[in-house]
Amino acid sequence: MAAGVSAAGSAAFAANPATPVQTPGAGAKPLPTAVQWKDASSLIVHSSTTVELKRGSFGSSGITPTDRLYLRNNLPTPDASIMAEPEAWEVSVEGVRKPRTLDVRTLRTLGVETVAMVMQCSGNGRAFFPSKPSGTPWQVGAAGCVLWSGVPVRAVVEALGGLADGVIFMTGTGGEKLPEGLDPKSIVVERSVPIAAMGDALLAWELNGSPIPLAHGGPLRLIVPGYTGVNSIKYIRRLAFSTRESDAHIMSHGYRISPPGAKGDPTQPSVQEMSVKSWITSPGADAGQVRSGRTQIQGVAFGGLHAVSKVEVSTDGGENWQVARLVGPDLGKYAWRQFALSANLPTGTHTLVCRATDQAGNVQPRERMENAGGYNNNSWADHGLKVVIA
Ligand SMILES: Nc1nc2c(c(=O)[nH]1)N[C@H]1C(S)=C(S)[C@@H](COP(=O)(O)O)O[C@H]1N2
Ligand SMILES: [Mo]
Repeated sequence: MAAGVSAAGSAAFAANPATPVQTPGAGAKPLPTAVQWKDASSLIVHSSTTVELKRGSFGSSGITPTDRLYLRNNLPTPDASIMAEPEAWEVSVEGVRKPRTLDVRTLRTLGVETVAMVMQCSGNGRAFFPSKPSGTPWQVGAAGCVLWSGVPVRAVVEALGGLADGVIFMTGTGGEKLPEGLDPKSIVVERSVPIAAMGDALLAWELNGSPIPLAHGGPLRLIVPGYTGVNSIKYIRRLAFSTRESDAHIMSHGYRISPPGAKGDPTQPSVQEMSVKSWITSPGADAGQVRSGRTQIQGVAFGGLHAVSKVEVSTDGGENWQVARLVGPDLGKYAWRQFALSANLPTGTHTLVCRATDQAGNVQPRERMENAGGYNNNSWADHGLKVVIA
């Protein structure tokens, strides 16, 4: 009856030995000040600016509650005083015919839309790289599916006379106060995405039905659906349409897909669109006990820019697959789908894996794409869950 559980280990995947994961609860750190209000029991605190959701705490209802959403800040969280007057927060919009600074109060008059979207850190799954890249060793929990409300960026652009000629990038700049004496370009959080990403982007003031908390980018955040988290700029103070990519270090050298052993540089691909991915969240995550017999194997699946069309589940490490049922409402192509497969797990060891396919026909790969930074891990083998039922 009792069970010992770990992420699928090297025995199950000789070709893809997963890095052993930390035992949840062991040496638990307290929640950082900016997120004291979060549900500590469902989170793993890595540092004062990095907190992830435990694998068994994603729930079944499709939307990640704000008090369980992961936290990742590259710089210290800004002072809470920036939340004193959220309606007065200003963003300057450049690279349009009539560039202007707009406050939240004014943005609210230009349009409103809600998008359900997977927010995922580029390094989610880094813990499973045997090369142990530097950076937070995220397992699966640097991700959540949440609702953002705000004004569509295209409505703002329209109100300001349209795009300037020749622009091909949309660049967001974070509003953190930068320490004096350092080159701002070396630390500012500023990211460029192709102009096509503007189509569904928002300047958002609301997360899951409440004002965006400071920790998640309030009073105003740029939301870029389908792209990894780093491209959704918190406390946005400048939105610029430009002919060139930002030359901030976080863009030019950070978040690049570099060959193992190499440093990031502007010639390498940037971490931007997310790829098709899924992982199992139950049963047996976080050393939970699993009983033998009938169970519901559950998880989440998403396709980045494309909706999920199918999720397959295997209980024998990928030898045999069965199609899972998609559970709950379809919240659009940028949201994840929960899935479930009814299965009978007898006493013994089971390696549970899942594999998603998106509507463009992309299939989640068995292998991770090796890279120095440990980015974009969507390997189904790495995300397996070994369940031992005694
Ligand atoms: N201004 C600003 N925006 C930012 C960051 C930051 O440090 N500053 N971190 C980025 C990264 S790397 C990620 S993964 C997401 C995390 O969003 P969350 O903490 O709301 O989950 O925000 C992104 N936007
Ligand atoms: Mo991130």
